[in-house]
Amino acid sequence: MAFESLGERLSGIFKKLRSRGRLGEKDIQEAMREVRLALLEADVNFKVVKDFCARTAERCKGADVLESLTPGQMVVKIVHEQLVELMGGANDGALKLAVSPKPPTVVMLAGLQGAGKTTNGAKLAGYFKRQGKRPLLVACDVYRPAAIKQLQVVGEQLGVPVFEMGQTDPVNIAAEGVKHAQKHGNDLVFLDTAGRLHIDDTLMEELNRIKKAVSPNEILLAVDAMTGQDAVNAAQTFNERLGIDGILLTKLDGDSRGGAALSARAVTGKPIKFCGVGEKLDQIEPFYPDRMASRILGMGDVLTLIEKAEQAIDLKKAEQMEKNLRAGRFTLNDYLSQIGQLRGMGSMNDIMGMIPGINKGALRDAKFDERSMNRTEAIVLSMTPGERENPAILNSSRKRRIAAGSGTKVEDINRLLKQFDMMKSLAKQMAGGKVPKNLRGLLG
Ligand SMILES: Nc1nc2c(ncn2[C@@H]2O[C@H](COP(=O)(O)OP(=O)(O)OP(=O)(O)O)[C@@H](O)[C@H]2O)c(=O)[nH]1
Ligand SMILES: [Mg+2]
Repeated sequence: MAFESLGERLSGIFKKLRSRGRLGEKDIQEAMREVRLALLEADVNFKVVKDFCARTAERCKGADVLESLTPGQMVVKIVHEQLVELMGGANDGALKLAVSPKPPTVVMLAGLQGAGKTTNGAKLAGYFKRQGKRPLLVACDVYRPAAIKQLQVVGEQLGVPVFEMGQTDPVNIAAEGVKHAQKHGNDLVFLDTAGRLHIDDTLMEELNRIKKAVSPNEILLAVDAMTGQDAVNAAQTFNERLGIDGILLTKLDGDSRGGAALSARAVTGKPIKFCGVGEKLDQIEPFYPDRMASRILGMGDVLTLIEKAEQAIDLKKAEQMEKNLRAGRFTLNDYLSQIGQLRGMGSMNDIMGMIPGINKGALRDAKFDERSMNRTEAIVLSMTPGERENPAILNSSRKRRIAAGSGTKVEDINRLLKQFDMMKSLAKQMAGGKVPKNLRGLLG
């Protein structure tokens, strides 16, 4: 798959960061230098890399580290956001094709020779046929008899009709193809155009004449993810001389370095709408920048963890708790809300399992025993508010009542109170000093 080595490089950089408690400006600078090298090595356009790193470093400096994340995780989060941005932003993904108010909608495919216009145009036709559309493929590549035949073969495999007029004028074929669609109830037309090894005036003129003749609703540029910077330059030229509406990224399943894919959107400013992910005719997908960024970072698990942490942790509450901790005013109520927040993140063992470098086998011996967490929660919930604020008032009759209420034993309550005392004195020691950023230390 494309992006594999880039993903590996980035993971390596972040792994180093994640193991550090605090991040200074120097750490970030060094990480950004490595990210820059990794991107350049992945063949991302140098100007795109420069902008990317500048923006990311800026965001890192200005960012407040979320309560529940280590600074390293925070950097991963920011790089992820920036990658999503680079590829079109979260809402840019899975864009629909423009739809003509008066059918048919006309989509013109353009691109260099071998970029994947014919196959992916057909794949798209098949994709929309499965969604209930009635597509028509139009053979405007007349320079090789084999090109028409190729379109007919894939059309037949997909059960999509193909309009052709042999090796005649492609502009006329396009216009007639659209008329044919109108007459036959085809609501979606894909124009398969000719490619050239290099961009030349003849090709551009022809494409522009087709454009003028049929006013396509979408001009999609097929960009071969395997071809690196050449593809980026070509995309830029196509955009300048023809005007494109979106990018159809092909051959993403190949083991390319992926840089072109990352640059194409940034350089043209046009969104990637679909991607081809294999030779088979159903191997086309809508393009989602956020999913792609996660895949590039190869850290789906870490990102899921970050997401969960963000959802579950009420920042204000966390701040209040930190204040209480510093003042040595940490109560059983705080303890309870800590447990609640952790619970919101899902099973503790699941969460630990997501942190890289933690051996799942060893988790069974870990202190994060879900059952004891449940017990603790039940005990605290069985206390009155007054008892939670001031556990010193817990005499043996109160303890018996709480044990009965929580289905535990008085020993369990004593153990909990002892743990809580230890934590409180720890908190006092830390008061004025640094409080652990993550919740782990508080669980004892
Ligand atoms: N692995 C893989 N191969 C692809 C993909 N898309 C296209 N191909 C292959 O790339 C080659 C070229 O694809 P075409 O669709 O013929 O390209 P084209 O742009 O129409 O080429 P010309 O008409 O010659 O300009 C074919 O062998 C396709 O099977 C893809 O997403 N993955
Ligand atoms: Mg072709």
